[in-house]
Amino acid sequence: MTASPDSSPDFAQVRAWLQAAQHVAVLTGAGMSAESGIPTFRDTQTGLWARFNPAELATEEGFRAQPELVWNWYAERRAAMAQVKPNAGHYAIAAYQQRHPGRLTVITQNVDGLHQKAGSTDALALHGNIFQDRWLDLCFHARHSGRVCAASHAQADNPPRCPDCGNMLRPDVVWFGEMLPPATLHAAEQAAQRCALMLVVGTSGEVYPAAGLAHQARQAGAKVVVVNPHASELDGVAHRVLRGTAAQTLPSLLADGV
Ligand code: BJW
Repeated sequence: MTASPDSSPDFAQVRAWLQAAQHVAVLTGAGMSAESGIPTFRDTQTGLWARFNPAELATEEGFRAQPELVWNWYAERRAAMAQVKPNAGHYAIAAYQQRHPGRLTVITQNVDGLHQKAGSTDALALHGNIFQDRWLDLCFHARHSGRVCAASHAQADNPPRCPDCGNMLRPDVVWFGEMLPPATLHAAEQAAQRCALMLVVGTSGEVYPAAGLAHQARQAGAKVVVVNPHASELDGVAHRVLRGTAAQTLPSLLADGV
């Protein structure tokens, strides 16, 4: 008979670390939302990048070259994400935060808002929010008179454009080669450096600077624990690896008692 992950010595050790930790950080990636029905990026069969080219769809150059294609791709993902619900993993994190106010910081690479929907407070969204838009360029008026066009004035199109200066709206997400929102990244680095335990859930650990937060946490003395059904780039940084999915592992890991 195979032992369930909950009865493994590693699981018990991580529960003990959780109990002792004054501050916990949880760094999440696309795998966190996989059981809500949102595809990951790099999983070989089902990931978005198995079918789409990231250089085309997740860069500013790609958007400038094919704005309609990229806008429509995001519009489809946005519509799909609006339909889905948080899973048991998101709810387990939010419930822990409610039991222990101020003790756990969520740092997410996800743009789907599911941590927030589950009730997590102050989630640090490193890669933005797919449900918001912003101007692609500094608008013409701002360059000449300091007056910025209101994004709400954009005329419906694919992508919507400003009738005054022709500027295009783009999704308010972080593409490759772009800076992460500085205040959000700073807050995430602070959480990584002050936590006693970092749970790294559902990320391949391939994208920086997000993946670097696990290294920072370890260097600052935290225990690092990966929760992922498959191997990831951050397994080597972790003190323990729990091989399981987010929705299966987190409810028992974060259950009452820690
Ligand atoms: C499950 C599961 C289940 C499945 N339960 N788990 C240092 C070294 C090398 C390169 C760089 C570096 N520093 C910067 C770079 C460049 C670049 C980068 O990292 N490139 C690498 C890919 C090589 N980084 C950047 O460009 C970043 N900006 C930056 O660094 O600015 C400074 C700068 C500017 C100019 C020049 C130089 C520096 C920006 C990165 C932005 C990433 N954007 C995206 C798209 C967001 C918008 C959108 O949604 O479309 O963010 S790309 C995509 O990858 C998305 C994700 O947030 C991100 C991470 O992916 P994630 O979440 O890990 O997903 P997957 O699919 O990779 O993994 C899923 C995992 O889940 C797997 O492990 C599964 O096993 C697991 N899983 N089911 C639990 N049920």
